Amino acid sequence: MNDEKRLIIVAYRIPFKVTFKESGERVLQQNSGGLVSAILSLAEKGDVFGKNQKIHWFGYSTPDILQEGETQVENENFIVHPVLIEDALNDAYYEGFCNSTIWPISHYYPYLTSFNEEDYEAYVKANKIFADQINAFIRPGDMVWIQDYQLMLLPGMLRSENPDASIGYFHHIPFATFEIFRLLPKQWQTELLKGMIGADLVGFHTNDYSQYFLRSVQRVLGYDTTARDISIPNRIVRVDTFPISIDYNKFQELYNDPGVIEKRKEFLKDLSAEKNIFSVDRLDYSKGLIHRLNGFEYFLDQYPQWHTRVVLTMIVVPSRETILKYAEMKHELEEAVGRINGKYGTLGWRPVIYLYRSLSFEELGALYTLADVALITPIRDGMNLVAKEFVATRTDKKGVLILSEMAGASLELNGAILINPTDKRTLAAAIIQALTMDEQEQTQRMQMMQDRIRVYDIFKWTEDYMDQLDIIKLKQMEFEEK
Ligand code: GDG
Repeated sequence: MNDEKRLIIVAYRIPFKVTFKESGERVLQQNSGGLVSAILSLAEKGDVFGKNQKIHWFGYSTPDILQEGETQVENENFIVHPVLIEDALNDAYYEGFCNSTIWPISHYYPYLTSFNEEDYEAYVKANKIFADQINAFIRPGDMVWIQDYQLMLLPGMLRSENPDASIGYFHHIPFATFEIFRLLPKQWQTELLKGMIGADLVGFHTNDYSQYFLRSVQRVLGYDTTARDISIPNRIVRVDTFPISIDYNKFQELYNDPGVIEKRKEFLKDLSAEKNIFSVDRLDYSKGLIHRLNGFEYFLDQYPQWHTRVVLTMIVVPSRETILKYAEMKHELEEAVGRINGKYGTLGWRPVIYLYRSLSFEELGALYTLADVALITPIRDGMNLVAKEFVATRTDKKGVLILSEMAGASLELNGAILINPTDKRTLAAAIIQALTMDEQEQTQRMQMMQDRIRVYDIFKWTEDYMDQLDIIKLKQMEFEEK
């Protein structure tokens, strides 16, 4: 029997973009996201798993990516096992419970949270579809690493069939305080928490999220907890903090990348203002887009000497448009941009340049590296990788980061100007501080932040998580032997 230890990643999304040529030939374009490359590098090193072993990845997909008779799709690195969920179920599961219930409640928006029984049932069903497929595949010795809030029930569903399996779960969004979490119906609270603690290791970006989770486990499930362990009958679950990071070197190289240099020149020709501020976010109420515009408007109002000299380039990446709140927000946003440009603009100057689309990687690199100021002001954000990416690209050690203290990243990026995004006065003051900061201070602050993320990059994050999962598994075995 082949007993080589396998790594199984489970995430809502698969690591490929699948397209078809006119000839019908299938093209698999591997995502270049941080997590995908970090997991690959781990496997390539061969220190956790056998060399030349492919990584198994279970994720949602529509059936069209499979060719006749296939149940999996593979390239040189991954074997992807598509988890097929029919459209109506997926809508209620993903757009419904995931994005209209868990997302808003976890980002402290109870009034936007839907409490729909059918959506919850769809969530249970979809997690069960994942579980059935993985339970049929898993064998002793495998390591399963489950990603994010779409799969909170899955660790428990795998544990009940595989009592000895090594199972990790990582939560990429905030975990709200008990007072917010308890707004969910009791049955959902109980099942979601029981699901999560099916894992041996439950990871969060910040210590606060870990503590809020532990508190909910204590209050709802009644288990004893310490600062990072939960004692449940016959098992210990470790809860720990792993602030996700980025592929630092990849972003460092962007500054001098020929494609990025070209784009930067092009952008700078169009952006003729003395100072450039930028922001990039997905369309989402948690990103503080309206508050950001209000703060910028207040800045323009208070500091007329900056009129015509500064431009805010605001990139909003389309997202979740079929959910009513998102469509409404887009409208509101466009109204605010129009108002500000109408009120303060001149024939030759638009204070806000607003683009509702995504950027190519090169365009993103150009924007990061040309900016004088990055204005990243979410009302709530698990981590926020844009802040880390902006910092990593600045090999010139210039540029200022204004960052919301409500983003997980604010705990590490201590060279940023930290603000409360709802406070327009503080926001305006931060903008002035950033625009007038001398180069020496910019360099000092940038250096401090780069020092942190250079050391703790995405590779370190992945390695730390996996090591910790191995350690807790060993402890588990000792515990069982006693
Ligand atoms: C969850 C949590 C947590 C954005 N616009 C474009 C573009 N991006 C890329 C950025 C960055 C990523 O998307 C967005 O970063 P987030 O941190 O918001 O990540 P999400 O996966 O959306 O969110 C979040 C994260 O998980 C990780 O745990 O930080 O708090 O909500 O990498 O570069 N990339 C390109 N064009 C764009 O227009 N090419």
